[in-house]
Amino acid sequence: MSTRPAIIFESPYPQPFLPNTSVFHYLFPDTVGGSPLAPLDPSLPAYIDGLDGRVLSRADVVDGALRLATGVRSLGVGRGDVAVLWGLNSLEWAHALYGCFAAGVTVSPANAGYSAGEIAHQINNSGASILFICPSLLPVLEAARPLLTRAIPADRVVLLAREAQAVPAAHPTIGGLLASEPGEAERFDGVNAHDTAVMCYSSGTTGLAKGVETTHHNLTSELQALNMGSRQLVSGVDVILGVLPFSHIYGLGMNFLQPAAMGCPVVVLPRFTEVAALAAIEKYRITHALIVPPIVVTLLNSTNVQHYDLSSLRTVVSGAAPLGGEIADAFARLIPGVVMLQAYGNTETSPVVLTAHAHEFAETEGSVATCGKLLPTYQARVVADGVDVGVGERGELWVRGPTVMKGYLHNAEATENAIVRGGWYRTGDIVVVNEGGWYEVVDRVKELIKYKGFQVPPAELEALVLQHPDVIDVGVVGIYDRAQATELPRAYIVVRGELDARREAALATHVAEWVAGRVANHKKLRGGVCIIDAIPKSASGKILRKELRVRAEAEIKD
Ligand code: 4UU
Repeated sequence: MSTRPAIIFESPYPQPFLPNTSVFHYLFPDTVGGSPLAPLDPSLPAYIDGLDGRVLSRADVVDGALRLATGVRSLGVGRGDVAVLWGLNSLEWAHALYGCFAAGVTVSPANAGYSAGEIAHQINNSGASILFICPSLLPVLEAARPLLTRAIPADRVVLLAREAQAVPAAHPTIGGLLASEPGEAERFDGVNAHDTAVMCYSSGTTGLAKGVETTHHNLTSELQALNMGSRQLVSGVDVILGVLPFSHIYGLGMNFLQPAAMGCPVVVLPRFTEVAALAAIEKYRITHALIVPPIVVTLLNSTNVQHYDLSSLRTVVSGAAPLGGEIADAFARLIPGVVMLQAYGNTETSPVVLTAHAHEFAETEGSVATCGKLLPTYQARVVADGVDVGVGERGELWVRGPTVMKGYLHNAEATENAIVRGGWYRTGDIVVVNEGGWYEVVDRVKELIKYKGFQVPPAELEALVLQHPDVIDVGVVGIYDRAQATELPRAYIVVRGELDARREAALATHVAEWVAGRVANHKKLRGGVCIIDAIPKSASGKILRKELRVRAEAEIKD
């Protein structure tokens, strides 16, 4: 045991007041007391459909939530139950989330691209008793039914359907439930503020996707910290591009909740497409865009950028995966007047850990390689081989504060590995902090792969590939694709039987296609399948991913 003392870094910003109230009451202080936020004009637009222009005002959001609280309760679901919310970004999605919050139901948002196996895992693991779903996903749900440990009856499969949409009559719709009489919103005061509000799925440092228990207190602390320390939004000024998936904590926190706290409209798009995003920026005079590195690269290479008036844009933030400084700098030059920032977060930290004010980024002398400073409420340590290191030295980032998750649902062992003694969450990322308190994320030591900001847990792909009849052993790692600014998952496999060049090529293609048919789009083995003699393992049988990564790097160079 080291006797070296911990070296604790503090956030440079003032500490915010941390309320004990529900996310709903925090965001909409006009409804009940307990929020430090000032009530805002109820007629302010909250969410705008970027495709058809429909608008939900703050009053619509609150009224809808109270009506849905009644509707949800009428289905026999209430406080403490879990709802899986499964669909692309939409106004109906927004209604469903706030309706669940008002009814005291924990929301577990799921990626709209999930396969039958992936959604079944989340429904089973979260213990969901109600599902909100885009009608277009019903066939995938049908395929998932045999995998469900507990059936969800048709009257608890609520369709995220627009009023005019024709849908199967067996299911209730959001529109139908919105016709209920308004009810009371559940309160989460005092110790109840530590009840779980949201449960996104994350593999964390290792293993399969786990339910991250994010409490009301975690989220209100996060929103207070953002408001206080950095990345402030201004009501009446800022308009937010809502293109990140709300089902991922980055989209949920920054595209969905923070703008609601600050009274800024979100222009909701179901997914990123170049032209729709650029047209929305022009039409709605969007000021603030949060994106991921592959979108930065797409826009940099786009011939469309100059055809749109993007002069309203003030800030563009890239996060969820590393972005090379030179790409970030080139992007900053692409749109005059835009400040380009990077920010860093985790599902387990609700999410932002590192970010800074736009004007502070001038301190970095024009380079945006850095992710910013510690958000208020956090303390941090930088730990190398079990020993705390100081300024200028590389080590794993450990953080603690009121935004660190309660834990992984039903998984004490994974929680204890992630949050160690003293309440420190081990991020699995290697950072260097400089004298000015700026952090650069320089490496990732956890096994997680990120494809365009989405999580790809290698353990999950390995378990799947092992089910293939020709595969004896497998190890999955990420390889970096510069052109797209993202990692691509690559599988190394050991196969049964004799191999010649023809069988090798055919099997590699076959396994990649076999996997593609069973996983969400972002988990496809885009980095290829390579056949090798043996997967490198430690004495205890753990896959030596570092060796596979070194091998992959050498192969890519060849
Ligand atoms: C290098 O990706 C996220 C959350 C991202 C986020 C949220 C709010 C970014 C900015 C923001 O304002 O969560 P997860 O759980 O899907 O993935 C977490 C992992 C990190 O451990 C790290 O490896 O994603 C990687 N990551 C980054 N890496 C996240 N942001 C960055 C970054 N640079 N800026």
